[in-house]
Amino acid sequence: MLAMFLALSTFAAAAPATPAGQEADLVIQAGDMDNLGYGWPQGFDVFSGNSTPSHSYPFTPAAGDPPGTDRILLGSGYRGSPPAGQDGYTGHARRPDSMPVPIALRYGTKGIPVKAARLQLFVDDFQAPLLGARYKVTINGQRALFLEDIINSLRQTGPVGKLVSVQLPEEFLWPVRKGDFSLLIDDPDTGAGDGFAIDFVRLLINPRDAAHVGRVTGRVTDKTTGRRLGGVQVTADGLVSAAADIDGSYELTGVPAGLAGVTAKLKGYKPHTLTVDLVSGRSASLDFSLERGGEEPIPESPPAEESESVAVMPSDAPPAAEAGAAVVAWGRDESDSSDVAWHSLYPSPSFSDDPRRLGEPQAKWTASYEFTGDQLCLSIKDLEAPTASEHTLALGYTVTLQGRVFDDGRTTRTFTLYRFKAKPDRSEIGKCVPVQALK
Ligand SMILES: [Ca+2]
Ligand SMILES: [Ca+2]
Repeated sequence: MLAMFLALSTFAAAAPATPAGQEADLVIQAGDMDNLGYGWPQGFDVFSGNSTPSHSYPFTPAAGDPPGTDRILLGSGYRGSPPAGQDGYTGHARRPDSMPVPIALRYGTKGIPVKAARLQLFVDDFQAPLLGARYKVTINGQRALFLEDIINSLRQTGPVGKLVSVQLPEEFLWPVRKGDFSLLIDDPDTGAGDGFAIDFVRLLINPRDAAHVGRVTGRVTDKTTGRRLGGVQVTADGLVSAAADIDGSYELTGVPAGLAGVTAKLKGYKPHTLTVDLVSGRSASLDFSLERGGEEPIPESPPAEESESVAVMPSDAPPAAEAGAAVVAWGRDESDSSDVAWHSLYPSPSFSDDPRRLGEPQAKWTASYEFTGDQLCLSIKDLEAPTASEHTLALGYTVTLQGRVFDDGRTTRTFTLYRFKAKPDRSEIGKCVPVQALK
């Protein structure tokens, strides 16, 4: 099982192959380190924090590239009319392959006590500020706001790629300890036309000091008065910390290269986080202006849109059987091969959709799935098609398993559960299929 995610032997020639023992007690990786298949320019160091030169597109995954890596992805909220235009990737995105899915790392911790963990991901062509995307990042179903700040600040027009390297906050260490870590980056809401890609994801357990570090300096002032603020605590990536001098200037050394969040905190002011883009051996400048006020409230996760009748997984402990399965519910108009609805069901096992806003043909239903032992059961409930239509609609699911296979040995299968013309003659349809653990 572990071998599936350890791609250490497939580094392209120019990438450094640091032995795991020098970087951390344990290094787990999903996806090969190959710049989406383009390879690395001579002398390019993946961990330096530098962007790659721009590369061509489109590209497609090679056999064995795990789900969610080395392919063009597009937020599940995309419905074909992006509010702020679209990028080149969007024109090449094809469902279902472009649907964001969780990237899963499953491993044995070999009895190593997990004290800290660093997450590294190599990301490509994220352009949220330009194209109006708003990415949500979840780790085992739990919102990871520290990563959202970084992902939503990226301007990777080119397209270019870059390493994001962050220390995991304590509240995200439980999946690391469990050996069942799952990362999902998606824009489910805005419909933005911002295609993106992920080359690889690495998890470093009990990391050593980063080999590639830089320096961050700057000044902290009061936003209203412009007065320089001394005593402000400035922390990079939850790791390196310093207090600002009496004149408001601060210096952080030994900050890991790549993209990191830097937070400035002072009693009586709202904490403020900015993203720094740091190249190994260099300095970056980052000034803060703080606003008076109390603690900034942490935004709550949006209320679930799911059907009330189906239990939603608790966010802090999804059953192992569910983690890592990517389930996408879809509706398709077979008369003209157009999409009626797409919705990723991970990390929640259900959703209700009413795609009437998309115009004819109309249908609404609740989709859900459940693992019961070695069965995966898919269902459609409360199906209605309020307006008779001459079109033929098909509703179904595309499921990608990780760590398990279907009875035919495949990890991805598409199921059409129901097909109807004009009016459905059933409102509930279910199907169970056997799944088995990979040996
Ligand atoms: Ca993009
Ligand atoms: Ca790759």
